[in-house]
Amino acid sequence: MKLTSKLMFGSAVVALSGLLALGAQAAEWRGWNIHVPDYPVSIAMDSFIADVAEKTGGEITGKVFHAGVLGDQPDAIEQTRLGIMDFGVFSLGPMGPAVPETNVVSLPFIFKNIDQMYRLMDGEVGDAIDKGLQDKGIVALGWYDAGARSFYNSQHPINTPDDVKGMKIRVMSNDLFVGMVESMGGNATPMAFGEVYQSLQTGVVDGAENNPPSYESTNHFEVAKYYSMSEHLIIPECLCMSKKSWDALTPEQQEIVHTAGRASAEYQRELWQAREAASMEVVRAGGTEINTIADKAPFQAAMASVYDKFLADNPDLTDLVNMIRNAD
Ligand code: BDP
Repeated sequence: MKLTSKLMFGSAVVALSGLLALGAQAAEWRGWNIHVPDYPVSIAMDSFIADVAEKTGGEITGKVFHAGVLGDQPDAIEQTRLGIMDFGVFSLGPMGPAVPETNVVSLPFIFKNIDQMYRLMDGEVGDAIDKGLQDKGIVALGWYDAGARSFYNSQHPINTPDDVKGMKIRVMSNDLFVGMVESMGGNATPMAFGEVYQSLQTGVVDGAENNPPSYESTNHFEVAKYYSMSEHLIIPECLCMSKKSWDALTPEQQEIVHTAGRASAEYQRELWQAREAASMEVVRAGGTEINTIADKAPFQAAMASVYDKFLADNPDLTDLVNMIRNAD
C-alpha cells in the first residue's frame, strides 16, 4: 500500500470508529417493567439505568416504562429476545415457555428459603439459567428478589390443600402453575397480571397467588381478603437485557452494564425486605385476614405430581433440579 492510500485507509478507519462511537452515544434504551413506580423492582431499575448513563458518560441512556404500559410480560419477553426492547425485569415464572431452564425455579417448594435462593442464583444455578437465557437471546445482569408467593382469595382461609378444591385461581401463564393448582383440585386460570383485580372483583376468579408487595400494590387485598401463607413458590426475577443490545456494546460498556446490573440487584434485595414488611402492615390495616400454615407437608405432597410430570417431560433438566433439591 502506498503511503497516501495508507493514510487514506487510516483516516477512513478513524472516521468509521468515530461513527461507531457516535452510534453508541445515540443508544437510548427502552426498559419494560410491570410494576408501579414506587415498587422495589421499579426503583432498582431506575437506579440501574441512571448508573449506566453516569458511568458511560451518557453514551448509553434510557428510560424505564413502568406499570406495564409497554404490554404484557410474555410479549415483552419476546420483544427483548428480538431486540425491540433493550431490557426489563421479568419474573422467571412466565419465562418458562420461552426458556425451559427457567422452569426449574417455578417448581413449588424447590428452594428451602430466600437465603438459599440468593446463594444458588448467585452461583451455579443462576449461571445455568443464564446460559439457557443466552441461547434464547437474553442476558441476565442480576437476580432480583420477589419473596415467596402465597394463595389469597375472597372466600375463606386456606389451611389445607382441600380448602382449594373447586376454587377458581388465577395463575401466571405457564402450564406448571396450572398443574400446581389442579393438583389440589382447584381450577386454574392463566391470566395477565393487569386483569386480576377486576376478575377478583367480579368473581371471574375466586383467588390468585402472589407475594405481599404485589398483593398490596395492585390493591388485590381490597377484593380478596384472605391471605394464607402457603409460600409455595420462591421465584426470582431477572434484570434481563436483549443479547442484541448487549452485543452492540464495547467490552468496556459491557463491564459497566454488568457491574451496574449486579449493584442494582443488591439494592433491590434491600428494598424488597423493607417493602415486604410494609406491605403486610398495609394489608392488615386494610382488613386482610392473614393466616399462617403450620404444616406445609400436605401441600408439598399434593404438588409432588408437578415434579413427576415436569421431570418426565424434561429429563435433561433433572440435574439442575437435583442441584437445587440437594443443596444445603
Ligand atoms: C409479580 C411479579 C410479576 C408478575 C406478577 C404476576 O413481580 O413479574 O407478572 O407477579 O403474578 O410478583 O403476574
